[in-house]
Amino acid sequence: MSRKEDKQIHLHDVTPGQERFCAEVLNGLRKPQKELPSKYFYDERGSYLFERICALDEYYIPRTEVAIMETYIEEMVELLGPDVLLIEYGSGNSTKTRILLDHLCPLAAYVPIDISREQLLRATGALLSDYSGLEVFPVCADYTSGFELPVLNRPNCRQVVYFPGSTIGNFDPVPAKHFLEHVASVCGPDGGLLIGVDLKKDPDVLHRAYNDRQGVTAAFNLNLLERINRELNCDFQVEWFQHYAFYNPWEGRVEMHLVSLRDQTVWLDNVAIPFAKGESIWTESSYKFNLDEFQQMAAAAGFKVEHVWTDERQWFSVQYLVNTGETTS
Ligand code: AVJ
Repeated sequence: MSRKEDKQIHLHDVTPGQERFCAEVLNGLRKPQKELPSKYFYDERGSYLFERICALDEYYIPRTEVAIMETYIEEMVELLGPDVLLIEYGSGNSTKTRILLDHLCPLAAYVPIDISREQLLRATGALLSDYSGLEVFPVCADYTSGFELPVLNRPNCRQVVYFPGSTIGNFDPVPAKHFLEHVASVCGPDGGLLIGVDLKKDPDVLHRAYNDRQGVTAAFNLNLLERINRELNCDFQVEWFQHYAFYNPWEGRVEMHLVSLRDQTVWLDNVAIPFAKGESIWTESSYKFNLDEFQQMAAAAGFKVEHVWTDERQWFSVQYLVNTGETTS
């Protein structure tokens, strides 16, 4: 199961192969409203571009979330309790996690899960050298579909899942509920979930956050087509597609699309995919929540909201949820 040994780092790798990637791309591009799964943004270049997005003035999420974490870290650590086995979904470069690692002690172990293998290995290496004695068990996986976590025999610790960044917003409502149910089963009856949830706000603020002046978000979106060209047998003319992102207030989400600037045909593995001028590929949704909407979704998945921390503008929230073991439809 573990395909790669990197120095002392033991990577548990359950990522889907290229056939799966190809099948999902083809499936998405054959729908009447063409779409591509946003998880495929994060190849080496995509992960780099996402880090640049996180440094943009317009992209308020990381700054706001870090400020909330730093302000309330003592309260959070108090609620999480001792002997935590910390499991993070979409750990990326584990920047925000360091705030937790600096304060959670003793910590039983840290299990970062990410789809981007190189970034995961780099982040793990950096953590091992910066936190002596910390046990890290990296898992490379697509956590949007079922996968096995390595069995770590730690009978006396509580499993806490960390899911920052409002990545929960990238799931549509039904898959979001299923994902939270999966998380509830992972953390067990006395476990918890520390989650970042982006809140509804002025649409102009959202618009700027996904349409930055430097065009980094546009490059991030378009990189998905470049990645498909690089890794699959495909010939997207990237300059004939345009980044288009807007807040859809009826659905409460930012939608990112790539709009075809002309009639064109793209070939993927000898399959012709026709595009009309103005037709779009839907590449990402980023749902924004009210506190009560999120609380209802959490409750439906078996979680009780134990505590909510927000910034003074109420733009973002970090929430601690505990498993009640009861789900509703
Ligand atoms: C990965 C959920 C934090 O939806 O805001 C950033 C990804 N897309 N800019 C988000 C993203 C465009 C991001 N998250």
